[in-house]
Amino acid sequence: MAEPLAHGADAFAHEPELRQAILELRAECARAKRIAVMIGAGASAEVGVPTFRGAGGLWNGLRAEDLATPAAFARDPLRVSTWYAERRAKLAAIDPGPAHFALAALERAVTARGGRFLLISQNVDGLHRRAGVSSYVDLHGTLLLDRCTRCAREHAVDFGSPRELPPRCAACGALERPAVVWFGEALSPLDWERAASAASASELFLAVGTSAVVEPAASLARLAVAHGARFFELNLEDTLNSANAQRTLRAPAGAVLPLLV
Ligand code: BV8
Ligand code: ZN
Repeated sequence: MAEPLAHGADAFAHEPELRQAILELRAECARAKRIAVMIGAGASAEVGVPTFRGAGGLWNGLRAEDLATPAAFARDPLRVSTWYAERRAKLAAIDPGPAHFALAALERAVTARGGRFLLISQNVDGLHRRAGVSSYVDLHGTLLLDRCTRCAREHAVDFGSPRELPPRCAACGALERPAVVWFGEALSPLDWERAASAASASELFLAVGTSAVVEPAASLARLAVAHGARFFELNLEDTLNSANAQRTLRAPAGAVLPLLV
């Protein structure tokens, strides 16, 4: 009889394949000296942050690709800033969940034994930071800040308090935008360099809750594999990267991640 999974309750006893994959992944987490974890919207879905391409991914019938672009903001700053205000208002009532806390625990376990850990986030919700993850890169920016489109002044946004939309810079009066990376915009070269070198150096690359549709983020898993990493995918459905995975775990992030440490 294989060793029981952590936390006693062997929640996946009735799914031997999945149970085996969890044991394998847990062993990888215990021995890898360099771990890179890529998270997407699926890592925050269980605490109520809507995913992009699932059912919750539409806003008034519009897709993120139609709203999260410089052209959409230029054409209708009020519509775009209203969409962000609504996402922020929803996020004000949301706290990190088991998946986020488990990632922070994994980071602590890896660094405690002298290993290296980087969380590469496509999410802009900042929940991983609130859960205690300290080594992370927000590849697509953050919802927590607004930036002036003219003088680039940045400031934290109070999600709870309603304000005049579209927001204007207190210093120069120009329109402010969320400090996220829109479709068609380049990622920060610094952030990309950190993520790409961590992926290339990783022994274990774990992707959690991402459909692997958005580039160049999705190419990091392939980059890791090309450099010899073992790639595990924890996602509810098949993705564009599944074929490159050594193991795919089709289960909720919040149920599996706490079993890895
Ligand atoms: C760039 C911030 C160039 C904004 C985001 C055609 C082909 C290929 C590429 C392109 C193309 N046309 C355009 C492109 C490039 C484009 C792109 O990739 N488009 C896609 C739509 C095809 N990329 C860009 O534009 C990037 N920039 O390429 O610049 C350049 C270079 C130099 C100089 C100038 C320009 C910029 C991309 C960044 C876009 N910004 N977010 C905001 O949030 O408002 S991306 C957005 O999508 C979010 O960040 C999100 O994280 C990200 C990816 O989505 P996922 O996280 O994967 O979420 P999704 O809903 O898709 O999937 C969730 C998964 O979780 C599902 O599979 C589900 O099954 C699973 N799941 C659900 N619940 C759970 C779960 N799994 C486990 N447990 C659960 N409980
Ligand atoms: Zn300004």
